[in-house]
Amino acid sequence: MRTDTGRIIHLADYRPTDFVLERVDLTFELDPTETKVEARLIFHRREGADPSAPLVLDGDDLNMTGLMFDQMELAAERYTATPESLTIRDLPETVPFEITVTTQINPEANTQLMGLYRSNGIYCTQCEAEGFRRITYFPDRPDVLAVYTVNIIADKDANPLLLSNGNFLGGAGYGPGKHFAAWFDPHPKPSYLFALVAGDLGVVEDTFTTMSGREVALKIYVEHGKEARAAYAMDALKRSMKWDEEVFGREYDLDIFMIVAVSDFNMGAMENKGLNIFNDKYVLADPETATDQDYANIEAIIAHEYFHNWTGNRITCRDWFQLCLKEGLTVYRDHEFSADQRSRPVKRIAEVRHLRSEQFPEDAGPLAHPVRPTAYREINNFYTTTVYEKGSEVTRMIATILGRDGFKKGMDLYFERHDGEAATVEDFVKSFEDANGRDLKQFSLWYNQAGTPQITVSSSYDAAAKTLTLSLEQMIPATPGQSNKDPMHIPLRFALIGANGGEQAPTSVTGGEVSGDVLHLTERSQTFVFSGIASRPVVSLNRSFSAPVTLHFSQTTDDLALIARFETDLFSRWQAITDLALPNLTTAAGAAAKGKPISCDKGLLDALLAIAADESLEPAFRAQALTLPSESDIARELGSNNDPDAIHAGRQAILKEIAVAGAATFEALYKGLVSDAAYSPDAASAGRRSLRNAALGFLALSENTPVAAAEAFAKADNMTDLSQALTVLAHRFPDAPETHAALASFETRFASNALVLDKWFQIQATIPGDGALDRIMRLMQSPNFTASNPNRVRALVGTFAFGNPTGFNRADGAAYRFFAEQVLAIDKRNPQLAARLLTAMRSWRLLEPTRADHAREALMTIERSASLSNDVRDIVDRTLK
Ligand code: 0A1
Ligand code: ZN
Repeated sequence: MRTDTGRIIHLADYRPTDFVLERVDLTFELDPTETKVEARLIFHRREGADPSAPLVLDGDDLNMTGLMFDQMELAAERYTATPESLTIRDLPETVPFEITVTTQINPEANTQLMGLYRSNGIYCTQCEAEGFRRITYFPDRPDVLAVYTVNIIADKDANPLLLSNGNFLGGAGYGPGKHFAAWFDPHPKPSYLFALVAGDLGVVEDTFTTMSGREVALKIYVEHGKEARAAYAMDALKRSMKWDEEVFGREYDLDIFMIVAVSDFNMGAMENKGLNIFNDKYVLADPETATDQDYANIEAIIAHEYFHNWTGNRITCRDWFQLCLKEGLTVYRDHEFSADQRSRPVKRIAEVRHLRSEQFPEDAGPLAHPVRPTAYREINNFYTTTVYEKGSEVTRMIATILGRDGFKKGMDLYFERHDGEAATVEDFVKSFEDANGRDLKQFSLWYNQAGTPQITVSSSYDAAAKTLTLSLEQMIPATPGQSNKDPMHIPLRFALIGANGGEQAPTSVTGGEVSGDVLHLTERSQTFVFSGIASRPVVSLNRSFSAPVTLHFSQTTDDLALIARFETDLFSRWQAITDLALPNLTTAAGAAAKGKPISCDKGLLDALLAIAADESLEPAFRAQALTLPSESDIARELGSNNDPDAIHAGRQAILKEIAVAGAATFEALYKGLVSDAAYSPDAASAGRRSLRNAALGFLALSENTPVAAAEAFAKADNMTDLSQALTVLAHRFPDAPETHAALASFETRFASNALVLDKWFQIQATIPGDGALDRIMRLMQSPNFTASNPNRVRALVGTFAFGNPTGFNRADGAAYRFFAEQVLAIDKRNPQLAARLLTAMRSWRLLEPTRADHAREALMTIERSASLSNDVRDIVDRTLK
């Protein structure tokens, strides 16, 4: 385990390496516990570099078993090897030289899942960000690009499959019982994109003909017997390849593209060149075992990893501070892909919900950091929603500011200029500036200033002058290390809606730049005056969520209801419903805390029921509208001194009132949306299921019996309906015999399917209330709980901490203490996983004082632990600061 050194890496310290790596030849002799790795590395000193500088290679927990210099033994005084580095001195000033270093590693013992490890008997690698240094000594940084040849030797019976990046060169027998394979990747790449897989897997094969007519072999490797469940992933891959050609003009560049699904993986997936490795959760799907959400995730993640081939692999990052350069951009690309494949507004609503529930709290708490951070202690902790999702929103704003064509010109220039390079955020922004002749200096603050901008808005209409005045003021909250912020360039899409729903176009605007439907807020405070407005309009601001900001705009219930009814931008309609609901839900929380009566606002009730029954709206949108802001949304809105029990009770009371008032509507929806057709994961069918299941949730509330949900569970012919029915049963009627029976039958039926059992754990982990902790502890003792599998740990412990506000925030602090113990235990095996789980406590300061004290105590228990990983040390220190 990499323990804490306290060392902080700073962007400002970036220097190129002293040596240029020309070639890499790797030979692996695979063995479960004693794998031998030979790395032949050819270097030359960089022109202008210090002629006496030694070569310093990174290592992590390495055991060196041999070292040669230009094929000869190297005198002991010329090198120093530790598990963490290899330093070689007295190297040639100009001529290239060759280092051959041999290491021995133990894949079986690698529980961190970084470097070379074994998952269910399959050898696989994870090298981003700094895993390659756990395989061999290497300049393990993203700006060192080289061409790799890889030879793999292994037992033939156990490992018929030997894979690495690039194109297959050849293979043959290799002594008794062994064989070897050689791979060559012609594209220079950094070490974090290296991959190796060996083992015995089944395969699904297809081909794709690129836009220039080349045929690419497509292979998805999965455990034997699971091949049929990879069909949707293959379909998503082909659609992704086509879309990237059509929309971004990007063609695939090797003869083969491979995906391997493994069951033990720290993240979602990894874009290794030509050999993506996936958490099997994002590959395997069939109607019986996968939900609509699983299908959508698979589509998005297959696309994301594939799109990295250009945004990440062909153009990579100069250093890890530039992570958003590949991640923010690639998330933007996968969002656009899904929007094109599915319903754009519904996709946008889901994205914004996710951003608000995950990224906004990060940006408002102790772990806040800019989209491009300037310092880190552990890079693994910067694979955050800020880098990914806010990074995507920043890219989206560039597209909003420059327009579709301007954005495309900028992207084309970026690809043209930087293909084959390790680039920076500045390179990226400059491509857009140069391609469009537009200065984006102020806009670039989005990369450097953390915190969600808060925009206070007011409007007034002058009937005599026929003008609308819109005043905006931006405030960017202080975040760790950044107290004073400069005003940002915030592009806000808007519409001025008339009383009958039509849009009003101004004859002129003063006060700042307005181009088309985009208002550019660039000053700290700015007043725009719109002329030629015939009657008082309702302002719909931040349409489609054009900027990742929070608006403070006190619009009347009538104005919001008008937006909810007439906006042509469906996102804004949904936003108006949310804006109607939130004050109701915060008031309800306050009333619940004081034991006062709770009631749902009539305007909200009417708007919701109208949308629920509006056949002209797509079902998926109606389901989104009926899904009121979550308990954590309400907590965020309340800001501080939060009591999760009161929030839960208030929200439940409002839901119940809606359920009772709309009982007839929900019953009609539930009955009317049954389908006899065979299951199809397409967006329209999924939308109908989501509306029907939303209706089922309301019916369970109004009827207050488990009958409807138990019947739905019995009749379900797909995993979406089955798991939704089980969720309603478990969450609303946790003690009912129907619920116990359903949980037991689900467990028995899917006992051999780990991904489905994860759902069983998740559903139970989110049952609200004080009893949750005991339930979690009991479930951890169940024979199905495998602590070594990250998906399982996330499903139970992670879901409890992130997704069960009342259970996790028990007033007596018992769940925090339990959680701290878990984090410490997990840290011993898998620091990355432990650190990620621990971020669930980032908003502890917003809790009411008793809970906050308990949370601090639990965090301090972790902090006091003597042997923390660098990962957990970094998170706990920042969370407590
Ligand atoms: N680059 C991958 C995500 C990833 C990051 C780190 C990992 O290990 C520490 C693994 C995967 C992506 O964006 O998909
Ligand atoms: Zn990515």
